[in-house]
Amino acid sequence: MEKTFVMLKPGVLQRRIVGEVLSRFERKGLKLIALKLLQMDTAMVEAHYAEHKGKDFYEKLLAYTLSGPVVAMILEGEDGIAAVRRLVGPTDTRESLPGTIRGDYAYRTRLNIVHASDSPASAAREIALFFKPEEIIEWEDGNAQWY
Ligand code: 3AN
Repeated sequence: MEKTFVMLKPGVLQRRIVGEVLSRFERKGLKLIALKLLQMDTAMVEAHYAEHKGKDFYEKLLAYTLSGPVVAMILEGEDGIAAVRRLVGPTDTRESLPGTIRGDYAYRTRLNIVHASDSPASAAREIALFFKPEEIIEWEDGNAQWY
C-alpha cells in the first residue's frame, strides 16, 4: 500500500465542487486516511512549491494558492501515487483528457484545481508538511480480505 498527498486548490471551494472532486477518488476505490480544510500561510505555500521558485508562474501560483482555503488529504492504495496521478491527469490542461479530473474540471494549467504527489519522496515530504502523525487514521478496509 502506498500513501499519496492530494490538495484541492482554492478554486474547488469557490466552485462548490469539493464533494464532487473528492468522490472521484473515493469511487475509484482509494482509501481516505486523512482530511482537512485549511488556510495555508506564505511560508507553508513556499515550502510546498519550493521546486518552482524562480519559474515564471511561481508568483501567481503562490498568490492563487493563498487566495482561500484548500482541502488537504492523504489517500492510500496499491501503487497509490501513480493511480492518483492517472485520475488527476497531466499538469498541462491542454493534454488532460475528459474523464480525468483536470480534463473534466480545469481549462487553465495555472488553475488546474488539484495537486497530487508525483513521487514517493514528494508524497513523504508533503504528508509531513500538512499532517501530524496523529491526524492519519489507518482504518480497516473490509474489502481487503478479497484483494
Ligand atoms: P503538478 O501539480 O501536476 O505536479 P507541477 O508541480 O509541475 O505540476 O506544478 C505545480 C503547479 O504549478 C501546477 N498545479 C500548476 O498550477 C502550476 N503550473 C505548472 N506548470 C505551469 C505552467 N506552465 N503555467 C502555469 N502554471 C503552471
